[in-house]
Amino acid sequence: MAARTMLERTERPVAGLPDAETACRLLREAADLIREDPIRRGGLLEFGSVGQVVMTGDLHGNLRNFEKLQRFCALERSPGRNVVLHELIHEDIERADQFDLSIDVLLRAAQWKCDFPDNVFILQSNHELAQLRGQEISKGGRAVLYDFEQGVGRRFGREAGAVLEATRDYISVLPLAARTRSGVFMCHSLPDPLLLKTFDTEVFERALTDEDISPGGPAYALLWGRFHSAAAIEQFAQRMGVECFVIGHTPQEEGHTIIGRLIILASEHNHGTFLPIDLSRHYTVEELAGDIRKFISVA
Ligand SMILES: [Mn+2]
Repeated sequence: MAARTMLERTERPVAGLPDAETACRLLREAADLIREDPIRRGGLLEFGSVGQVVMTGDLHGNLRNFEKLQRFCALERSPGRNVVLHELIHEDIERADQFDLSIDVLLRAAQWKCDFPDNVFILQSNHELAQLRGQEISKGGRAVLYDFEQGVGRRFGREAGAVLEATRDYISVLPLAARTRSGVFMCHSLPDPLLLKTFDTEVFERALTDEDISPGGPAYALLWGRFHSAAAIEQFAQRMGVECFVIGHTPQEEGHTIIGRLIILASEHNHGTFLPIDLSRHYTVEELAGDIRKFISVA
């Protein structure tokens, strides 16, 4: 722990990384764009029926896959392509002398949003929400909020507090979900099967309250849900008029899994995947799953 505190004060700036003032400005600009997204209705993004949307799974600070995604999307020459990101922070660290530097990916995504506001979309997730609410998560014996804050300290030294505050403001405006006109619904997770039946779907349409994002609230249940069952998903799909759900959240060693009308993607490791969806096309789950791509296929 002592070594970590010493490293925390390492000289800035690191080449290629924004300074604290730039980081705060980026986060504020991205937050303004996200709040006022023209395709946003409440907490829901609605894609039209032209072009493509690339859905991803959790990124958890994986800069390499993030950069591959940027290369695949090539937004500078693909104006009809959209991309949906979620759960960018809290990377796994293996040794005590490593830092969670997932703030880098969060800032790169904010920059991407500012550069391509009509193409880049970022959804709310439980790790981001936990960072916003200061709700510690312990994972493999680590306190991940603490480690994230240490990583921000490593990057921004004495100005880390300002960057963390701007990060929280940015997280607070993220939308909950996105859907296509052809019936593909994208979000970070779905509520546990037992909660799905009575799940208050109006949560997608309103400005979120503290109750919505706290334990027991519908947004909280949506973002933290696990143990999905094909039967519960089927019922929920009918209620929502949805053909297929695409989410992340539950770790997938092989990169993805399919549970009835639900596809779960993972984007945070070497077997990670993403899914380009043609907005003009109607898909069955099988057809959609057939288009899943692996990050290793991207140069
Ligand atoms: Mn998650």
